[in-house]
Amino acid sequence: MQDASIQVDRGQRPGAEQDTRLDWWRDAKFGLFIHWGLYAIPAGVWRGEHVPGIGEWIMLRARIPVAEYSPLAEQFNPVAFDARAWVALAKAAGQKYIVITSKHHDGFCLFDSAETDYSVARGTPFGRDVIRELADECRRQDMRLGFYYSQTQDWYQPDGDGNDWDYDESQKDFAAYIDSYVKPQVRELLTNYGDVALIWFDTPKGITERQSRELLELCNELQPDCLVCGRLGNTLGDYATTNDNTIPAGAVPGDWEVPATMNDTWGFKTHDHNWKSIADLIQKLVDIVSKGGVYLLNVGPTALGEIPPESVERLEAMGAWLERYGESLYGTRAGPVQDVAGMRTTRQGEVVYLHVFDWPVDGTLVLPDLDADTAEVLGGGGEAVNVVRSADGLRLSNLGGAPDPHCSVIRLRRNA
Ligand code: FHN
Repeated sequence: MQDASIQVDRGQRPGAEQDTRLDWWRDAKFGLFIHWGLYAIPAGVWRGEHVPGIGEWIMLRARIPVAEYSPLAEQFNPVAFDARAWVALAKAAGQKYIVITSKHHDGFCLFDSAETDYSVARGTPFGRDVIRELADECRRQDMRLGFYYSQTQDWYQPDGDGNDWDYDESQKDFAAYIDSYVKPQVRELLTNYGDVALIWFDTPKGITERQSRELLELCNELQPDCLVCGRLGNTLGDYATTNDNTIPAGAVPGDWEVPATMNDTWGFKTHDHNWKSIADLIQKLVDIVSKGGVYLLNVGPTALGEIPPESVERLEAMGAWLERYGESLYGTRAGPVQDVAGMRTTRQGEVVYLHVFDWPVDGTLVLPDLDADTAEVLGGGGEAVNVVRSADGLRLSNLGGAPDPHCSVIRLRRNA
């Protein structure tokens, strides 16, 4: 059953489920999203006033004219930016790919583009190509790198979508913006930075089927293995995304990803301290993977280029959990039963992994609709688990204490 939270316009093209180019991504399960740009400077505050909503939307929310917003570039000097440390953090978190905003809706570019001087490389005192440094570092550390690219909205370009406070919408030539600006920039991204894992287009809005298809063809021509996210529009992507921060209620067939925040913003905001707990984030990762999805979890670095310590702490804790229990998620597929007695399952061949958020105090679990001959508590005390088939389902006892405070894992096997 198709879940309502997988939107059609953010969907997967027919037949993509059989496409083996996606295999690495299907097995990866966990990626790092990075939203970084000029919006990290105001960090949610404009003219002394807190601007509600997500930080990277401050230009639109406060209807800041281009003439006032774009000079932020002259202040952008992220001297603490360290590509090596960012990639190392993703590795420590157990994440298998990184997606960074090469251009967000505000139009500012994190890469050196011949199409505009409105970039970190040409328009800031920093003067470095952030995307190049990250691409080089990802290659060094064997990490896949993808680029977020806002193809429809661009609040800086006069013909881009979205800015109706500087520009008259009725005078815009959106087709010219796509043909003469977006396509050359996508060409640069897929030509100048080596192998690109995926392009994460976003907010398709009114992009036509033809425009989406031409962008897809351009990507396929330049880098046939580069995946294209379903937010390209018109159901032409290689995989679907859910709405932001939305986990489907049950298993969903096909290939899909949940883009999600750790607090309530993507771009850094000084006012946002609503951090999800480590337990919540680990359980969300397990929940998504058990339903067949992939988790793309965001960080919003500061204007200096620092990933907030709250994000670092959470990513490291998730990585420590994955270090112990990664076999129960990486390379698995959706579990055979959904939400069995408040638990989650994944499957790897004949092996079923049972994820237990609330470990039973009496060391006994009864699992309706599951079958197994043997059960092992991963990272447990090593005592043999009793496995009995009962009328109520599979009964596991002698489980011992919880090996993990956030989510413990039991490996179930059938005899051949
Ligand atoms: O408008 C953007 C938003 O700023 C952010 O980039 C998210 C990430 O999924 N995508 C859009 C809203 O869905």
